[in-house]
Amino acid sequence: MMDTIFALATPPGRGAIAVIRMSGPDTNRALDALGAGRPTPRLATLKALSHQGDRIDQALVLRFVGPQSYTGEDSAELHLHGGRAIVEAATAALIAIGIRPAEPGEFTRRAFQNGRMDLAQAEAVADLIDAETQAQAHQALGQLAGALSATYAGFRRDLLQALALVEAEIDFPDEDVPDHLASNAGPILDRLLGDLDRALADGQRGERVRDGYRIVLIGETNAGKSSLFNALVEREAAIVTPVAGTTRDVLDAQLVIGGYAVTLSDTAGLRPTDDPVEAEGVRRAQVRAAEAELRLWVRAPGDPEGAAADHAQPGDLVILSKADRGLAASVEGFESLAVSPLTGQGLSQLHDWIAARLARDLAGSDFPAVTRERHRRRLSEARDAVAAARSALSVGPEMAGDDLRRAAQALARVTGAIDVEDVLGEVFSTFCIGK
Ligand SMILES: Nc1nc2c(ncn2[C@@H]2O[C@H](COP(=O)(O)OP(=O)(O)OP(=O)(O)O)[C@@H](O)[C@H]2O)c(=O)[nH]1
Ligand SMILES: [Mg+2]
Repeated sequence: MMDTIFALATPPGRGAIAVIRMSGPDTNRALDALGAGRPTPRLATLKALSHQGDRIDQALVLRFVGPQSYTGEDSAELHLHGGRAIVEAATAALIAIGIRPAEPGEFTRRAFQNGRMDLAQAEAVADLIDAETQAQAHQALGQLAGALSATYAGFRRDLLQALALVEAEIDFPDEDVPDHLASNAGPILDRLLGDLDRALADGQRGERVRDGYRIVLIGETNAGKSSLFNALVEREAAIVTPVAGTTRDVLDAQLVIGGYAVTLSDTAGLRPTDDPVEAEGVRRAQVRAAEAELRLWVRAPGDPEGAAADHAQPGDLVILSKADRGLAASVEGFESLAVSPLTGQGLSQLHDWIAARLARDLAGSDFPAVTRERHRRRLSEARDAVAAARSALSVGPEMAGDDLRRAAQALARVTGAIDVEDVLGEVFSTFCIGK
């Protein structure tokens, strides 16, 4: 038997309203004990709440009858006046009644366990609450509505269809069923492999929207990287001095550009050095530069192309910095923009340029299949298993069957549906064996 749980669903502290939410089989008993009775389900009803003669509050009570509720259980919300004393009194009363405080995520966990949503949708709830940009919120809403789950269900359908063909070959080898396994299941698996590869390649988009697009400033020492960093984050976050080699550590800042989350990193100037501290800074700068989606290669007038040339990638932007002092040489094959953090020249153009890049890389009409590392891992597991099955087709159906089951399981783990027995139904619905 499940416990009945409760939690404050609004931020703690003083506020106009505080909502306490509860869920579980004792919900109705708790409402009785608080003097709320049994309000009509889904109808906000004003009730005088009290416990053992002590008044608690005049509150709006909302009652939900399982399974028609968020968690799938009987549940209720108490919309209290948002004062600490009232919330404390209500909390104490609920504990006295025998209702226990919920663990983090426990309401959504119950919703998953009761089949109200799958794992990917449960993750979307967390993402929606954490969303700080419109793009993050839209992505989470799509995932909550089941867009990601539908994508995985599609992959799984193809997989089960191929598995059914393979199983038929294993179970009924003497029947006049396919010697043409490769020609049957082969094309299905080829198409699926293509889809999985595309989904994996596209994973960048979903993860970048959720976790932030990574932009790193690189260049020679004294090029003006930290000055540009401060200008973009609009505060004196990094130390700026005329001394070459001022920045050592990587400095990260979160910002929102064009509605997208961005992680901007300032780094040590790239130069050979005997100083072990600076050398470590240079190493870290190189690692970050390699991981980022975009590098801003900052060049002051007179700077050689130097080490940054080894780390810049096609599509990166060259910043001709300190433009108030004249222009650095542009670099063949790269777009460039004249900027002066000192005078503010070029900053709004830079902002627009980055916004356009983000829109190009992150916007897309198709819903991404990967919004987290967890999805990427499972998806590439499935991809490898399908590839193995594809090559096993001509060798032995048993091996291919094992690979396909492994792939189905990896996909199922994303949405939390790990039952692959439904393949049996598929076997008998696609073949007319035993007729
Ligand atoms: N005139 C002018 N000077 C600038 C401009 N931007 C930066 N500087 C100066 O250039 C010097 C170096 O700037 P930083 O931003 O510290 O350069 P950096 O690339 O971070 O240098 P390291 O951290 O040593 O690699 C400082 O004295 C800045 O004041 C600019 O737009 N115009
Ligand atoms: Mg610096």
